Amino acid sequence: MRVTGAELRTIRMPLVSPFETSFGVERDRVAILVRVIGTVGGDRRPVEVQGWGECVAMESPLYSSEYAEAAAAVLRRYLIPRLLAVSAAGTDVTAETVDSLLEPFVGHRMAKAALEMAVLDAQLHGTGQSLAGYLGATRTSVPSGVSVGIQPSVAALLDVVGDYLADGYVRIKLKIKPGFDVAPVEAVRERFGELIPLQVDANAAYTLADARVLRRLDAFDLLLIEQPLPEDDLRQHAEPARLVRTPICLDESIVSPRAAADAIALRACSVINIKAGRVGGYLAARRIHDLCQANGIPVWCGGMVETGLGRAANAALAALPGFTLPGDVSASDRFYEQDITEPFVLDDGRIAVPTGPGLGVSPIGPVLESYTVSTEWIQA
Ligand code: OSB
Ligand code: MG
Repeated sequence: MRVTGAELRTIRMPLVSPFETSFGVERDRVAILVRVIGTVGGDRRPVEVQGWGECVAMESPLYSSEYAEAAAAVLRRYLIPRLLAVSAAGTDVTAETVDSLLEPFVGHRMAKAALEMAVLDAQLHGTGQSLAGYLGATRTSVPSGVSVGIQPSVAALLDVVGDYLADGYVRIKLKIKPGFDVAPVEAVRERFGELIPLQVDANAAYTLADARVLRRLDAFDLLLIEQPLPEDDLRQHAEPARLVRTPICLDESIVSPRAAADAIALRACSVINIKAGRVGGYLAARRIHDLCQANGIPVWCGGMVETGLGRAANAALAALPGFTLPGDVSASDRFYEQDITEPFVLDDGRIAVPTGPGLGVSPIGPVLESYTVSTEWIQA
């Protein structure tokens, strides 16, 4: 496509309840959305297309070094102008070339992923193909797991987990941190039994000195322990992977297909959480999926408290055959009273994969406006 302009939008959406992790408490989702405008079909029969991208960077740099304002800054100043310049020079931009076109700019994968997602959505609107079809999805719906934030007490946690199980979620992920780990897991097992698929996410809050605490979690037959150590401790993760029987899964550390290859080679994990935003986009996410499939590493689709736009794309990704564990692709109402798209709903513990062109969903104008903090246009 020829990219002729892009809209950068900052939104702020209130969460239905505070979401606490080992790195902080979130009460709103602040997100950057990108809408690219352009034409497909060449100079002879140009057809206008547009596409939406959602940046997963959070308001503050607590989960990752990237954060919303920084993502907006690099998109505005460098990334979008690069695609506009290439287009103005007469070269087609495709989703498959965005990554290499943006390669001179170091890092900023979440910002790049949002722009690539927007180009991909626009491109697929041009061809009429769904994102799921494009990625090679083999399922029409995906099993839905839920990520449960740290609660003020174990009693409160049991209530929340009970509600999610009643909703039909097929897998529970408990956020843990030092001091809120063994006791809540033990209580959930005691109340809800040995059969519910259960896993924990430490969000990098432990060190190797905590190996004994992590080992105590072996008693609870968890599916996995997600990201016990800091992001750049790839080699160090091989230690818990050796000492703890429960499979170690990496999230924060997997910032690219290369990082995934390194993690597998170093035996730093036996499961990988794939988040397209964190690894630079849906194309890189698919490459990691393929790499893991070839190496016998199960993967699942992580979440970043996405709006319906990112949720749609995650559902498509999670429908690939190597996603053999339920992901954090929950219903819209897990986080939002009103989503910016048609809401994703649970149907017998599953989320339907959109079938329309591109993402298969688009923002509902007035709802989007009601959450909008600022909008700007970037043009050649
Ligand atoms: O570590 O998986 C994580 C949310 C924000 C940042 C990091 C993480 C999470 C979640 C929620 O666990 C996943 C979701 O349901 O979107
Ligand atoms: Mg995680």
